[in-house]
Amino acid sequence: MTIERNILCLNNSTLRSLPPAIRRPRYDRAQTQSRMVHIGAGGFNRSHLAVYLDDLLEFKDEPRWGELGIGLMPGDKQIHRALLSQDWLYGVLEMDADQASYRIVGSLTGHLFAPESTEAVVKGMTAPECSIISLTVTEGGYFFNDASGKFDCEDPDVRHDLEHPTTPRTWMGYVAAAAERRRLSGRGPFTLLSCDNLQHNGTAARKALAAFTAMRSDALTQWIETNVSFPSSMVDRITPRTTDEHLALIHDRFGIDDRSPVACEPFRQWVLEDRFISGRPAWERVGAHMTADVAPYEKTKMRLLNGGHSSLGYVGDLLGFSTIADAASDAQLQSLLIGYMKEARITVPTLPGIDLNDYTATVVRRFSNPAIRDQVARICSDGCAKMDKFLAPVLADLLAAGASARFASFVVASWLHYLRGADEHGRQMILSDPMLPSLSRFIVGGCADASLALEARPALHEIARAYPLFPAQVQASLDRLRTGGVRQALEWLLKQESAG
Ligand code: CS2
Repeated sequence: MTIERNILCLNNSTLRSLPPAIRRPRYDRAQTQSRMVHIGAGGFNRSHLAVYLDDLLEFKDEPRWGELGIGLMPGDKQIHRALLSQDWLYGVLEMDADQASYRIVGSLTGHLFAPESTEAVVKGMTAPECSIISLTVTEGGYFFNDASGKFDCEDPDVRHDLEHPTTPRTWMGYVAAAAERRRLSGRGPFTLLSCDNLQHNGTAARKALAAFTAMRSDALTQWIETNVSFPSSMVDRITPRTTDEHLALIHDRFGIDDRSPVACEPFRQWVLEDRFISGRPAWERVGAHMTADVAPYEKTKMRLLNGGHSSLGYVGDLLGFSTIADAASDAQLQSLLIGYMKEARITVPTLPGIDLNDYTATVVRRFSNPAIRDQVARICSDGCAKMDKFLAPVLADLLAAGASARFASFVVASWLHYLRGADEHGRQMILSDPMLPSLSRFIVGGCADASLALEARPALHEIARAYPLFPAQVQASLDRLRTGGVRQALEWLLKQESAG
């Protein structure tokens, strides 16, 4: 016998009919205002910032802070269409080893696909109710040249935006257009809040925007200096790419046809610098931590969690694992992760309320969450930026302190070995990294001579020049990986560790 089940589409009209166990907005969505405009409303923004807003909207005494989401990238068109068909509602599927919960988030007031709605985006950013523009544009989205560390004014998109100010492509083009209108109309200040995984992300956003506007207008640059604040923030929630399996699970288990859900772990953390020139939501009421200095939190998260991810990712891909949970549950790989974090933790500050033993144990548990099925390929993407942002600072501090950097060097070597593009079973791996061309000499040379890669990556090169032990260790690990494979190389590394 087949049981007929009523599958509901997700939109305003079906909200009331959803099964009672599914949490949904109990506030009046019509009252929510676009007080924030978020550039890059992909999976992570919708599993993190938008959820904090959704929680806060449940407090009747709070102002109606909602988010107008913006998609800049071609792939965002699909998200836009799906959200449009759902009255900007979507579900968050929180998954743990033994349970999955699903809730509907209502904090989006709209979503725009920027390439087709330029004017509407700028209008949203200049609207009287908008006081915060926030960003998730990835670590590489700030246009700093990795060789000089300076803003890359020669980037084709940057050049395009300078030459065509009314049809921008980059977040800076949009923000500059909005700031210019605010300046001319006397519409007042706003906050630019970066939610990307890079240290001092507020400063990075300020520098990128200032370098961009300096090429456009002094008056605008000065206006931004006094009218825009740039708090830094540390964001954390593992959010794999949404897959068909997630859609099917929501359909089968919860009876909902959600066309744009996000899947994530139950854990979430947000630490923000309290520098909002034009007001902010009371996020501390829903678990965010407001502080005067976010830097130590960023450092801890990027070095242990993000660096830890990289430690598993490259070896995981080489061994043919497709999820981080499977990689983290392999005894040898888990020892690598633990060994890496043990090494890296001496470079992170002690913070009140954060016990590093707990923190690292939680990282192992979070990575091992079998329900999450976070893609190894996601973790391996953008390797050049991740080496610069996550591994290089750890290596520099360890070597400067004369401490062992064996594990961190091994992670760099595993990334280099991965660049050959085939795993240990001969399967081709897809390398996704816009900065890959910088490594062409190393790759064309057969991925054997580590110095060719280290020389090509400024942050690593600097460390190699200052500490000759580093390139020697990377080369030794790479040789092991090449001759004996990942398993034997790991055995060698872990044996060295136990020998002290
Ligand atoms: C990951 C992050 O991309 C990566 O390498 O480490 O996306 C990580 O999942 C998030 O920062 C978790 O907050």
